[in-house]
Amino acid sequence: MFKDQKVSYSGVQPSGNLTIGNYLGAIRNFSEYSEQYKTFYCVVDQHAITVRQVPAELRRRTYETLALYMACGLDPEKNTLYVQSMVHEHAELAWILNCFTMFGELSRMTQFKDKSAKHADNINAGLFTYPTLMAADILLYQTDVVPVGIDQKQHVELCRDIAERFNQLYPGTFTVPQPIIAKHGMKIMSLADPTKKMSKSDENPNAVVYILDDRDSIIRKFKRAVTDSGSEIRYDEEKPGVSNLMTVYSCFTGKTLEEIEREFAGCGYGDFKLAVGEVTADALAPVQNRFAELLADKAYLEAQMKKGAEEASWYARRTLAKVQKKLGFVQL
Ligand code: AQP
Repeated sequence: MFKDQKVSYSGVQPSGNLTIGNYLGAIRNFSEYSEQYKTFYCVVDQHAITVRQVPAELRRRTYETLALYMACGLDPEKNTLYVQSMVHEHAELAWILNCFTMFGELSRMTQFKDKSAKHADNINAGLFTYPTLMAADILLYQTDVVPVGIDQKQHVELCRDIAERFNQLYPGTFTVPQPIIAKHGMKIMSLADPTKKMSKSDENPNAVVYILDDRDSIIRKFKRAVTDSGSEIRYDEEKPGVSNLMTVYSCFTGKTLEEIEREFAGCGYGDFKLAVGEVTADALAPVQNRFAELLADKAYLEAQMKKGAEEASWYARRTLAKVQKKLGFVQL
């Protein structure tokens, strides 16, 4: 066993421009583990092709996502940052895990149901088996914790079931991982329809605040955000619009919902929306500045991609060889 430390693993698809949902629900929380865990953070480009991508855009966003990881505070000297398709063991283990995953389990995944409804003309097998590739991503590194937004919790739970099933047949193969859901920012909702998750692939750009949006766009989008009837700034599940804005404000300021209610007592939605836009723009400005510097140096990004892939492969090879041996594949 190669582990002398606990392991944290997570990934983001380069399937669109990254949103404040991706930032607050996932990336911002990754660096919490950098000091005490061995950490692997992946740009999961193989997952992205379950939905049709324009090749030049996929390539560009792969660089951008890696640069954003670093701009959000992930130091490549302390974290293994890499691109999924550069480590072939992910796809190989995914095939093996497909043989230990039940059709019924995959059919129950809500993301599969949502994405097949959204892409009815392209319900491909990869969309269906997406969770087994995700299980391979996680299990290859003998992961202990997976920091994700709540929408991915079901997939991590399936990964646990697959690992436990495999371990029952072949004891001691995989560490069984735990999903870690950030208390705040677990699900940021669309600004156009606050009953729907904010998603990078949303066709309505006003529904989504991107990490790289400029200050004016951020403020304009929040000003236009759909809110509920009434005018009080109060967290209430029956009022998903204002509650979503309060979650965003709380994530960026660290204030509790009660503190926010007190701060905006007597104010209307207009004042509050402006304040949410301003704190978001302020918080994202340093990330955007660092991102611009990193993106200007393509050679540096490529060197980091190569280093990350080499590091990740070292670990991935060991787990895959162990699995192959347990299954009875001949190893020369
Ligand atoms: N709205 C959100 N609120 C909180 N967390 C979120 N995440 C995504 N949206 C929100 C978290 O971001 C991480 C990376 O997500 P992903 O790229 O693997 O795919 P996703 O969950 O399908 O994200 P999107 O933005 O909705 O992408 P598309 O539109 O391509 O499907 C995950 O940890 C996720 O929980």
